[in-house]
Amino acid sequence: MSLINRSVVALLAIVALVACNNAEKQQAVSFKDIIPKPVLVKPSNEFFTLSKATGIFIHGENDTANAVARWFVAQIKPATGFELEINAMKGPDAKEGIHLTTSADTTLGKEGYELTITKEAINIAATTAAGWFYGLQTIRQLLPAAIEMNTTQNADWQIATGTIRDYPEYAYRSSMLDVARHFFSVEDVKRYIDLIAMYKMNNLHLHLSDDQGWRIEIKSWPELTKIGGSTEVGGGKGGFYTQEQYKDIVKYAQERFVNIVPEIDMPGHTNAALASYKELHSADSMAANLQANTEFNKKEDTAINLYTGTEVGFSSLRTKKPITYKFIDDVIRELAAITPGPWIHIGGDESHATKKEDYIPFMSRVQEMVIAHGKKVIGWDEIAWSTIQPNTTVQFWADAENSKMAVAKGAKVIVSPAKKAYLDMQYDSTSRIGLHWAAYIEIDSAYSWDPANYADSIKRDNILGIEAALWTETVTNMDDIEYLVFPRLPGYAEIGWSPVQGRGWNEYKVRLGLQAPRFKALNIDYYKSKLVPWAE
Ligand code: TNX
Repeated sequence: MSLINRSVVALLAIVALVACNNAEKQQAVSFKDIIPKPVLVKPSNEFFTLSKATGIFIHGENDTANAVARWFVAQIKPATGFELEINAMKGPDAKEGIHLTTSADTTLGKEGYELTITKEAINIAATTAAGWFYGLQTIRQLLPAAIEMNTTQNADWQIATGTIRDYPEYAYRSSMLDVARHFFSVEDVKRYIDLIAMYKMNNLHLHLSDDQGWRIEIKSWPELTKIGGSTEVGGGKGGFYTQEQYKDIVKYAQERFVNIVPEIDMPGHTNAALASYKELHSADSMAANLQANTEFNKKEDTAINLYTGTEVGFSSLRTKKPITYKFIDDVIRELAAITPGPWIHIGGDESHATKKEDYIPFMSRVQEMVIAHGKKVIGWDEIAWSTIQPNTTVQFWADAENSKMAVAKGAKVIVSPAKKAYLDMQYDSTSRIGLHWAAYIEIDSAYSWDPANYADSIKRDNILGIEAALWTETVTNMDDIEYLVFPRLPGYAEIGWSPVQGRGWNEYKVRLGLQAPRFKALNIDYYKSKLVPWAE
């Protein structure tokens, strides 16, 4: 080969290599692995590169936009090492960087956003701060998985270009964490909030009381936490949140557009409260009723012991004792005062030790008490037997007939069927923790259902949203939480957010598999289901 020919070949090889590198980059940055799946995506096959010089621009005076921008800056700082600058923009003049602008497009709703990404700039248009937050959560997923590391990474921070228009199907997208069966620290709860917010869930239901533990400080009834909070399933030391800690959780959640729904379960699931205060169950009143004739309910004069087992349905508040209502009123008053969100959850499930004729007036009265303290009620599906107040929402967990009755009484429904949406159900018979009384729930089963088509007579218009519940009888630490919650949770988030027409297991499992490097970077101890093609 002549010298000239050789140089031509070498040159061609270089050109080919560069072209190939670009193609690889373009492959690496794409819209294809976003969960929940956005409503509309139009890729344009180039990329925007985030650098330390990238500015974030807030258009107009806007404190909430500023707060969202600060969250993003803090979120990406560890991996990138960049401290992005946040600037106020007065006029519309184009600047390179990330722009948060206000949209007049009301079809986006309160949580929707429109992302326009070019080589030079990213524009996130939304009607409220929640929309900017979700737009930035999407940006986070468009960045390489290394963005989730907590040490500085040497990566090209590229973001695929194009447009994304996105808004949620359901207003209520939630997970429940049972902190009563096993107690979890403030730090654990914050991590849980971060993980659900990453997938655009907007509510965290905290199951704060049960037979095994009382987990929220009530200043007028201090023994609740002193005694009732002192243990947990298996006899561990339990714990509780002071009101200051609870407020800190609420604030942390608010900054991530997650509302806290606190639950005080009653009249059943109340052993911890009864063990804390003898006057709640002693026969000091002629009106004290002994509900069903269980061994438990005969203990009106003796102290009730703390309980560390996992049976359900044996305890009950005394529905005919006046002090019961003083107690509930105090608890709800104190809880309402530290809960900025609209709801208080009053439980109502599995009250097998309460006679139905006592349960019905009790549940009706407690609803009125919640409303008197300025909050709306959520209750498990059994509360449908009682008088349903105009704004009460019923949580469908077991009985479609109850939920149907609730709908007939005008209630909206949160769909959480145990057979599909219980995060404490084992994946299969080999799962190291979890229960299986409702079903084994593999990843495909967890994903492949439609809340609006799950039970006849509960239709789209009746549904406020979906909640995936993690009961913690078998769950003792964060690793256990992550093993049961991941990888099912992103699927529940998608069911709540993305239109059913665009959803399908075969396409979803590929996107889910592509989340693996993110799970790894976030140190999430997930269950590696064989049904999913996990990316390296
Ligand atoms: C049923 S779901 C319960 C909980 C248990 C759960 C275990 C519901 C409203 N009640 O008390 O923890 O099953 O899966």
